[in-house]
Amino acid sequence: MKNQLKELSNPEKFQSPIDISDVNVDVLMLMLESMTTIRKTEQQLALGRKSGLIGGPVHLGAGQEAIAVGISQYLQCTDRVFGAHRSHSHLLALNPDFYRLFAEVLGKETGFSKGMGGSMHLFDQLSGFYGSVPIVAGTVSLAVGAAMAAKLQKTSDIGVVYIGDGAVEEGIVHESFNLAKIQNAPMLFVIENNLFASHMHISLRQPSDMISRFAEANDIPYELVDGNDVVAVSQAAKRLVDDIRSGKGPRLLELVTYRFYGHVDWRDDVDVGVKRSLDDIENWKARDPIVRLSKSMTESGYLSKHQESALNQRLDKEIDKAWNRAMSDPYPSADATLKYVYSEEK
Ligand SMILES: Cc1ncc(C[n+]2csc(CCOP(=O)(O)OP(=O)(O)O)c2C)c(N)n1
Ligand SMILES: [Mg+2]
Repeated sequence: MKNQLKELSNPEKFQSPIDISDVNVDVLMLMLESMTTIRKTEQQLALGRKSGLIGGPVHLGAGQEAIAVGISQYLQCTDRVFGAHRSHSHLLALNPDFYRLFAEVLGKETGFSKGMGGSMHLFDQLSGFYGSVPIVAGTVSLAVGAAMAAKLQKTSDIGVVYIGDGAVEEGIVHESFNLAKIQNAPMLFVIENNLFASHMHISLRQPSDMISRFAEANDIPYELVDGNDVVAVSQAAKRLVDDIRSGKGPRLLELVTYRFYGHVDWRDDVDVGVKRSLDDIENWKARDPIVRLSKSMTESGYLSKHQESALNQRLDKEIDKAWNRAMSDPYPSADATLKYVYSEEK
């Protein structure tokens, strides 16, 4: 059985500069800004959680930003995108409104889900984000259903679901692969293979670390890509999304990556992580998708040190302002639960 980790553990391969030769500089700048915005937003969430200002858990995806940012280049706001428990990047890559994300995790009525959901129940239909839920693999079949609806409605829209390497251990994922294939559904399955499910390494859970083998089993064409190279991710996404929109049926994109924080909240999880060591974290931080892109852009003369620090300073200011605004926003009124969660009186 194929084992991709052996190949990927070669540091030269992963730390190598990103090949940006085929990409327009404006697109590179947009991807850099989007990834940096997501990173800084999550760093603020980590601080908010650590200081106790955020009451509920946050699953941070810092280190994995290249995936949602690369893929979202080729999505349209009428597509139907679904996430799970670690979905800040999936939403922010479609709609970078970090103020409403802050408001949501703080439980404020100005949040994406009116303060009713927190970090794991995000929803923003206008940008095509149809929701995240904490139930691992809980949205996979919904995404296939949404893709089938898009096909019945004769649109060019597609269904997209982001799932982890752990989620594929749920049976519904395999039923969903099969149904999408047999129905020729316009569906993109995105596998964020960060090698861990909670605290357990993939080698302790599965006979292979290659999730794409399940695409092969269902006769679904797939690509397996370095998830820390935003250009490689976006180019693969373009090929697959073009195929899906032209009626060729479902596709799967597996991205190998790593999260910088532990499973939940701001800690490293070295103490509870099975096979998560400080060395591994440091090695993966050397493959930081943002640093790799900015380095390639700097070396090609597309990004000056001045531009880079101006971007960072602007985003720091905007994030600070948005956090303070969300902090001072009101909580939902007492009748909001009846209005938005249980029923609406007619
Ligand atoms: C049905 C279900 N089982 C177990 C859990 C507890 N749980 C939350 S996240 C997680 C691991 C998910 O791993 P993966 O899909 O690889 O996503 P990652 O956290 O690595 O992004 C588990 C087991 C859950 N939320 N739902
Ligand atoms: Mg995982």
